[in-house]
Amino acid sequence: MPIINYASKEIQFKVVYYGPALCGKTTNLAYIHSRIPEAHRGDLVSLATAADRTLFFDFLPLNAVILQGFKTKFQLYTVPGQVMYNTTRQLVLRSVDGVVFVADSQWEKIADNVDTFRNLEENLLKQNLLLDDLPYVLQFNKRDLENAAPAGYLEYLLNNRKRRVPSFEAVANSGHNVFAALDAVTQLLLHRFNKEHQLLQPKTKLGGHGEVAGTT
Ligand SMILES: Nc1nc2c(ncn2[C@@H]2O[C@H](COP(=O)(O)OP(=O)(O)OP(=O)(O)O)[C@@H](O)[C@H]2O)c(=O)[nH]1
Ligand SMILES: [Mg+2]
Repeated sequence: MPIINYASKEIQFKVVYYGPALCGKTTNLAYIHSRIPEAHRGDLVSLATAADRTLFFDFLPLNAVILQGFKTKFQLYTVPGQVMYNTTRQLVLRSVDGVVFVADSQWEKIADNVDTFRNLEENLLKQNLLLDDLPYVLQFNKRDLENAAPAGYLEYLLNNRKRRVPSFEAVANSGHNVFAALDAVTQLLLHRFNKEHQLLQPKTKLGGHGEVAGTT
């Protein structure tokens, strides 16, 4: 559930980037941080090991537009993808409002993607949340690599539920489709919030059109 503060007129949504180790979650946040003007974001906080593997999480707060007098804020988190950090993933997932599931397109990572998707589902269940009730999108990352599996195969493996969700072929280190995925999940969140609260128009875009968020 988003946090609504009627006194300060703020609504806060928590979005978690989830996916297997080294799929590019931190790279997504770093790109978003580099492209959003300072006035609209806070600092990127990364708790990582010396080898830049996420140890606890990354955190990036964003301020989006003001809608009907309410300032909407999106708090972006990443989980550590390494299998051994599952307790941390559960902590980071607490009170999540939306997810960007980042898959690694490389053939040798196919099993990791499927396992991590299942792990997401299990961890959500631990807080009585059903993946099927949660706004989420898929990002098929590392499309630039030669050993990327066809996007259609990733769709078949990860987007085969009753509800098909938006999916994006991305290259996080160049920024390709990073904002498209972020915009899509924020649209889903605002749309749902609007339906439940009849308060907001789901018309905000964080990254403008695709790649650029106001600065170049
Ligand atoms: N070629 C290519 N490399 C990428 C892409 N996205 C990320 N990388 C690289 O993949 C490596 C891992 O990226 P991270 O963002 O640290 O991965 P992560 O998902 O945060 O990993 P954990 O924190 O261990 O879960 C880095 O060297 C990135 O530069 C991409 O789209 N294409
Ligand atoms: Mg990371």
